[in-house]
Amino acid sequence: FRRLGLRGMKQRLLVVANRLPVSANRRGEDQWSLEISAGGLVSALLGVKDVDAKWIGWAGVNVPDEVGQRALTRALAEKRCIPVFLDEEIVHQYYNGYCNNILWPLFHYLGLPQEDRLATTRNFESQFNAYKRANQMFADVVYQHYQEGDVIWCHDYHLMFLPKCLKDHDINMKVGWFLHTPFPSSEIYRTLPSRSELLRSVLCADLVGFHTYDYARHFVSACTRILGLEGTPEGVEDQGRLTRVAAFPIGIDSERFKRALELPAVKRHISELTQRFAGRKVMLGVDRLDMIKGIPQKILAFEKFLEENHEWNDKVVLLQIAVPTRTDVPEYQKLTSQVHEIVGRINGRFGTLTAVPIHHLDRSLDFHALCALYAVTDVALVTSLRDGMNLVSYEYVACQGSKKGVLILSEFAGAAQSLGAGAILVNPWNITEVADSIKHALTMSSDEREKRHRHNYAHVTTHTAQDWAETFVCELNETVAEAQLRIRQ
Ligand code: ADQ
Repeated sequence: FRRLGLRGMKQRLLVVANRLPVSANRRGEDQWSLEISAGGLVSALLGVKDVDAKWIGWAGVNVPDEVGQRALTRALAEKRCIPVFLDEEIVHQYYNGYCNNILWPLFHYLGLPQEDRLATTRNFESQFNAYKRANQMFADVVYQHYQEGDVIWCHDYHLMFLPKCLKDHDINMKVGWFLHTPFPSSEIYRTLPSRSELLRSVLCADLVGFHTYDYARHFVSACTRILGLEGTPEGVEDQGRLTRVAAFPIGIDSERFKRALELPAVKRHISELTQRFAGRKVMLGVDRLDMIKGIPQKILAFEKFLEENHEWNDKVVLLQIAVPTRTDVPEYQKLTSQVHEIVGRINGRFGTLTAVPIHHLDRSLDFHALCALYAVTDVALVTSLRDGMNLVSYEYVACQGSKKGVLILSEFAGAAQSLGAGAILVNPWNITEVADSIKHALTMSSDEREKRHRHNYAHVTTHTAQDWAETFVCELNETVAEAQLRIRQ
């Protein structure tokens, strides 16, 4: 902002994301209780100086009546949030259907389950139409709150059609779009029936951002191969208009984690955990229970490690914390049962009367418990099959200031690009390689651990979420200013 001479002025920012960072519970006809969910994006934006940010998104609840909608709008306004009301049918078609059944697996290189393939093909058009309708509903709310000069930052694969809706309304809006997932190779992306329409819409944005250079490159290739446009080092050009495309790797609010470790409650937690697992090495997995996180593969690799290293039986424990998501979807229910089945088998096989090798929890942990776990464990296992970035790996490193634990990290997570030099990188599909890496991590010399940790810690504490948000917003302002200058010349 200093570069832009915006110091002292507040840049108004409208952050548009599918979900608002709150969970809303109805307590009466016109009563709502709200809880802010302190995710990465929220703390990223809270930390950005000189920005006056408001959120626009769906509150995650169906509110069919006007009284309820008015009351929720009022309650959310106090949290600087503005709701988009989506009815059940549109949520079903847009969110469950197009976003989560089509874009999510495609962007993570996962095929659809065989039995769903034809049904998805058949429903494709109606789901895509619902997707566009839903994006238009987000746009309508943006128009109501937009003031000239505002920066509009659209987030993620749910809102790929939004840049077009916004620019159709007012070509002068400053629009940025950022993707939190990978953007797949153009050979994968080109199978999407609505491929061109979505690319053209994203290109309406002034700035398009990804976590890594690879994703940005895949996006530019998709535009050149599918749309026949010209890719330049700056981005994509279409009839003289440039859409800037670049990598903006996200980070975390590392200070928040460091501060938490100083709290008495967290210290108490740490000492309880240390006593509980005394004499054993502790490995940690923290994931949303999603196909992309590679949880079954991780557990099978741990089994292989135990099989091949009997001397470690009873001396190592894996704590796998998995937050259930999309529990109403059969595919996710199947994943949960599969994980339970594997964990049960391994515990039956390697457990003793006093200890089991895997503790698996199907739940979310509160922030303090999570920090304590990050701090006490010797090894973190992040074995996503694909992951846009993966913030768990960053959070683990931030909490390991004193212990200097080892991070085993999938080469298919965006974080491999930034933490690769300090982590042990693995192909999560190769369970022999992961099992060998577990042994390497558990037996690593303290010198090597220290060296690896130092590299990652320096990265995590200097590439923060605040920097990420500030860089994106600055770059968007600059891109628009340069484009205006070009037009005037
Ligand atoms: P996610 O797929 O949700 O995010 P990730 O980046 O790891 O993945 O973030 C998960 C967040 O949830 C972390 O902050 C973590 O602490 C928290 N979390 C996970 N399991 C938890 C548990 N059991 N209890 C409590 N908290 C838990 C998407 C993309 C990622 C990308 C982010 C940000 O899929 O690739 O890094 O957005 O862009």
